[in-house]
Amino acid sequence: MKKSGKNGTGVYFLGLDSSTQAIKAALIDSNLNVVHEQAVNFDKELPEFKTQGGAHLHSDGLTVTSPPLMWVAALECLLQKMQDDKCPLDRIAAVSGSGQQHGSVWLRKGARLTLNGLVAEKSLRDQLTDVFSVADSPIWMDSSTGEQCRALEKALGGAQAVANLTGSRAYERFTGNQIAKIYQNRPSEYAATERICLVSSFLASLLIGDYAPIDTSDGSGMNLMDIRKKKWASAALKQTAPALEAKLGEIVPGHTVVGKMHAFYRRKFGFNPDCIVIACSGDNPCSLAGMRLQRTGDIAISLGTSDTLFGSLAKPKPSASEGHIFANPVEPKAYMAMVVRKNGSLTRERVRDEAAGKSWDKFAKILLDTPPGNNGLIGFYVDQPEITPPIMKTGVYRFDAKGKKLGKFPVGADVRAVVESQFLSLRLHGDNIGLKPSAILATGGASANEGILKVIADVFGAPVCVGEQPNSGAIGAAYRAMHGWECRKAEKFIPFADVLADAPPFRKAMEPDRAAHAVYTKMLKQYEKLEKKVVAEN
Ligand code: 5FX
Repeated sequence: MKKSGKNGTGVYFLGLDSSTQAIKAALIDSNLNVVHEQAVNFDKELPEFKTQGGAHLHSDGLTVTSPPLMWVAALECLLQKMQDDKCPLDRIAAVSGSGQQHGSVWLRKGARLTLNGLVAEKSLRDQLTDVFSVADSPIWMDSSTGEQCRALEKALGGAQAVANLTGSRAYERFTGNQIAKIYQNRPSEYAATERICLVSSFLASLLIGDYAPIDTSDGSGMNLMDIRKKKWASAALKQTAPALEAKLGEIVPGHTVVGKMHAFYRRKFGFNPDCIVIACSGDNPCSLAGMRLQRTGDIAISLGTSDTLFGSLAKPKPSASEGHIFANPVEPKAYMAMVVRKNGSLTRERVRDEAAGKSWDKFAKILLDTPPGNNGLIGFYVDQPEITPPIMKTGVYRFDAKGKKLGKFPVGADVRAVVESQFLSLRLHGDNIGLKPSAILATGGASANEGILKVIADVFGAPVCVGEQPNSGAIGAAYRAMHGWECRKAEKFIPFADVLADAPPFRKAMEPDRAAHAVYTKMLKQYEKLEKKVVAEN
């Protein structure tokens, strides 16, 4: 373990990632080496919260929530594990965090004082049990706010007008629409609320023991921020709920120092009293940072509970039909564009269980042994209501090469069909918002699967690289902690690329096969036609 480098000597930077299924940590040294990783899985390690994949899926099929107290308990459990592992917590100079996007945490009046007064003699969980005005937080998997979305678009002059103002048309999971729903359906809980955090700013609030601001990048996922001015958009706030700005607090660029670690962490876990906290951001913005995407054409695919495709952009070009424009998390003047599919790893896993005997190796082998294009078979696997394309009715929609509906596919074809349709969809919708890859970086659990990487390379016709650690959200947060710390030290903004100049290169893992790419380019037309058909049926 090297202990000195140009970014400080003998100090460490911690990235935390409060994601859908787990909280993870990545500790980097001043030479950008990842020296420690740790995780707490919500379902397995905190079973008392009774989550499935970290969430509560409600019986209407649309509402999805998670208990915020579980995130509190998980943070404490994670830090305990790191202390038990003898991590040099006392030498961490800065911490930042990543959070699943769009989820909101509702804190009742008086919560700020409780945060300020945390004591090391009691657990975080015991001290924060009563601070929530809404016990179950809506999360990004929720799609129950169709009515509120339509109302926002109507009030602001249509889907394109909302996209032009906030970077995205009104989306069900975006926090503003979730806030509107809670205000309308549970007015007393809304009134009892002092602060509405995002999952990311809640994590920062826990760390500093005070209300931390929302960063502009994660704030772009709310349908509430003016994407160009990077301030709250008053027309959107007004349509959403009364007196909202005071409950949301400030919005700041991603490299902002939001405070020092609260004394609780020094007393309980031995953190350094001078350790600073940099604004936490969304998991996708943090992955963009972790994957160091700076040039147009450098595109990342993050394979997690959701699959996302994203890259940096100099100019925003918001679309009323797909994708999102966010403020860039590390370059205050730039943007990022992104497409999200909800049916990612959990859906692949379900097909793996049914068609590949619960084995990822077998799943990869089926992919490598079957022909690109699946003999014309195309399937849409909608285990959860889908975001891109918008399909609310769950189920599997299978088609033969002529576009005729089928009840089932021959053995093995579902494996290829689920992966091909996921990436054909990302190619189609990414292309529509200007994300044209010349090289792809893959991250997330499934980026270790060779069969999946081959389909990605062939569908996009671009080489695929991978990092040594698939954990880009936590690593991105650690890089952002270092970046914020460097900016603070220099007392001015330092380009993120300068801070990361010595980062280890990514490994090229797969080259595209030109013939297979040509098959997919032809197949995309049929895919698009069938996708329109499935969307129209919903
Ligand atoms: C992004 O817009 C999403 O909804 C998801 O990728 C979540 O951030 C997953 F945590």
